[in-house]
Amino acid sequence: MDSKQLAWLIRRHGIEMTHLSGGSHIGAILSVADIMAVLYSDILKYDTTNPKWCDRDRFILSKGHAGGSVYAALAESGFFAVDELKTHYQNGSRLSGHVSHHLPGVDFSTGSLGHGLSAGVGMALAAKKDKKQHEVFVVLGDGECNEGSVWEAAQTATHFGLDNLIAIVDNNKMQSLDYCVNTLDAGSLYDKWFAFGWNTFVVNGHDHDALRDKMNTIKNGKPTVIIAETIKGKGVSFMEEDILWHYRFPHDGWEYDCAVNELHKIKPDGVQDIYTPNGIINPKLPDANEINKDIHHTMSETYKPTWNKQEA
Ligand SMILES: Cc1ncc(C[n+]2csc(CCOP(=O)(O)OP(=O)(O)O)c2C)c(N)n1
Ligand SMILES: [Mg+2]
Repeated sequence: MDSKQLAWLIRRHGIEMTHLSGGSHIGAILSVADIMAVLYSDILKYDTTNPKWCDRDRFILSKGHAGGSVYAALAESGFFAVDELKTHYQNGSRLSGHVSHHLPGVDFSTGSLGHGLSAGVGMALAAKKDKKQHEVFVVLGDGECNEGSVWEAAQTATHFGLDNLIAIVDNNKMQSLDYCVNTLDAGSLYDKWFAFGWNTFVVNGHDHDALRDKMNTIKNGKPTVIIAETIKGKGVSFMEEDILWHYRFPHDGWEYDCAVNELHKIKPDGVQDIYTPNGIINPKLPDANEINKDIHHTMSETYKPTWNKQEA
């Protein structure tokens, strides 16, 4: 399966999982889908028959609330049955809302933001000491970068010259209730990571070639960070850049039907939609003013910030 196909499947499973469970974070799942797809299709070394293989690359989804994205990637890569995705967020399920290491293929439990990079630094340092060749990949949210522990980990990685550590920041400019700039303005993430001594790149986080290229970059004794410019909710027009979809799930009716049909229109060849093979034939549609009445941006457009697009 190629990365485009996997990205689509992550999005489709994400819609189904959150719809069935009434679980949150579909916006975060859609945002990171392309990053996850490139990692699992083309970058990470793993063995699905031996998830604890000692030479595997380590992967930590530090923005663990987007667990649905890693569950879909793991299932489609063969770590467990795709059918299990339907248990997401349910009592007793291994697919908890936030990522648990009890699941095959998961190296570290996350959900409390700000801890994944520290764990990744430890794994990368251990690999160096053991003279191992595997690499450690950590995906963080941009809001997560407000956590002080991220920067403690960042300077530690530089101190130890951890060029086997690659961080990817899902830079969608939003966090749970607002734009990052309104919540706690971190300024330029590029300048910050660069100042902490990392190889620092900015790429379009939905461009698979660009992501792949930077993930394969030759290291020079320093850790690498890829600041991936993304759109929260990417792939479903009414979810894109609407903070409502951080917590809201696609409800029965037009929300689910329209999300499914939008994805159906962009389904790559060679991929099967196991839930709605032909899309939804008679979809419910929102009333003319429904999107603006009930389903409205949580924050006023007045506060929508402008950020420096040049930086991307
Ligand atoms: C330590 C901690 N504080 C608060 C939360 C609640 N929380 C869950 S998701 C989220 C926003 C995260 O934003 P970001 O890292 O930008 O991720 P995105 O959803 O935008 O990809 C917050 C604050 C948490 N999970 N952990
Ligand atoms: Mg964010």
